[in-house]
Amino acid sequence: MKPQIINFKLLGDERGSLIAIEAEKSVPFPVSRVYYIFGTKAGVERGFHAHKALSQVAVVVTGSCEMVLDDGEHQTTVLMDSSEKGVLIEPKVWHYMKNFSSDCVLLVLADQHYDEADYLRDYDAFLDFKNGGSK
Ligand code: T46
Repeated sequence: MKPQIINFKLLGDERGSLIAIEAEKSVPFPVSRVYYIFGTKAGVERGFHAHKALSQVAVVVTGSCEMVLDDGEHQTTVLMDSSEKGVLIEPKVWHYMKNFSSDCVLLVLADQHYDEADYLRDYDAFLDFKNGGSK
């Protein structure tokens, strides 16, 4: 599968850099929730789920990690090492993150509030849901 990358505009001057992310402009949805993952221990991989309906955009504010996206047929790995590059995580895409640098801050914008019922945390249940099942 081809990852959907969003390039954020870098606004900078002699003082340094600034990136603004605007709902429904720089990300293709209204933003209901923002969270960030940081202080990830060496060797930790996290995620390993898909969402039924949630859309998200992830961007590293600092540091780097890799995002693995899997649509049930093909996998792709995106190196996230730029705060100018967002990765769209669409519903029904299995994803996990690995190879976090110790300074990585992974910011995620989501179009819905947290709802554990939206998670598919079992890979077979993900495939079943994707193929029209109801598990
Ligand atoms: C995702 C990837 C990229 C909340 O209570 N509220 C929240 O908004 C979130 C995101 C999590 N939580 C709770 C649920 C768990 O008890 O925080 C705990 C850790 O969440 P989780 O194990 O789901 O973390 P990751 O890194 O596996 O996944 C997270 C997001 O949950 C998920 O939606 O797509 O980052």
